[in-house]
Amino acid sequence: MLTLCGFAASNYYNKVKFALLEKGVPFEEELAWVGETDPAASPLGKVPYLKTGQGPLCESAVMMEYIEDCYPQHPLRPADPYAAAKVRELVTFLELHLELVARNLYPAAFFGGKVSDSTKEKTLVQLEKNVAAFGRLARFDPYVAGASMTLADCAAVVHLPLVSGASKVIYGKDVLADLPVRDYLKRMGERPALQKVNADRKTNLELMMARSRARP
Ligand SMILES: N[C@@H](CCC(=O)N[C@@H](CS)C(=O)NCC(=O)O)C(=O)O
Repeated sequence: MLTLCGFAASNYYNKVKFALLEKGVPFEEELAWVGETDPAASPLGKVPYLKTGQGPLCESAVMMEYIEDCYPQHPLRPADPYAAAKVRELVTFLELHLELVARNLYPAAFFGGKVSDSTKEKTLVQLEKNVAAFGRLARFDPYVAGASMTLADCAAVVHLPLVSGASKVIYGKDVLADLPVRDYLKRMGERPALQKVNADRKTNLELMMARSRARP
């Protein structure tokens, strides 16, 4: 039995959880807040991490690949090596060139912190360049990689809303507005697995806020 460790407000945690639910792989969840993780499983103290029968794994994209290799049912990665590489390309792009760039804005966008004007300016230039490049790779036809749902969708449904949300708060505009992201997310949001992920995220977010209110 696999155990997914972390907390359901985390988008990286939800990327793996969505893949597990879509595939129908049985798993347990273990709550681990940042600061309460197992260093043997997650040496950087990040979530999620996955406990497997052979030992722990960190890094969400690696976990998704491991799950795909162990559980062939409801495949989320094409059998053809090139098509599979195109899916990995999208997953990498979403994390490295969209999420991690937009992350510069999160302290001010979501956590009541501050971000300098120069960081905001540099981030906008980078985001506009990277979003245009992502638009050349992504198909949204109807899934991110094309006709079938893949691991790229598990990444897209967690990363794209944050990129949109952060840019709207900081710049007053959605850097993803020229791509068919809204309709795509609406369609994906109809999937029972994503509805479960989002309901659990909401509950966990409330718990997280209650915890931070309880701590001076
Ligand atoms: N590349 C990692 C990123 C995971 C990550 O950054 N998780 C956040 C929570 S959403 C975290 O643990 N942040 C705490 C930290 O970086 O110390 C993955 O894909 O799993």
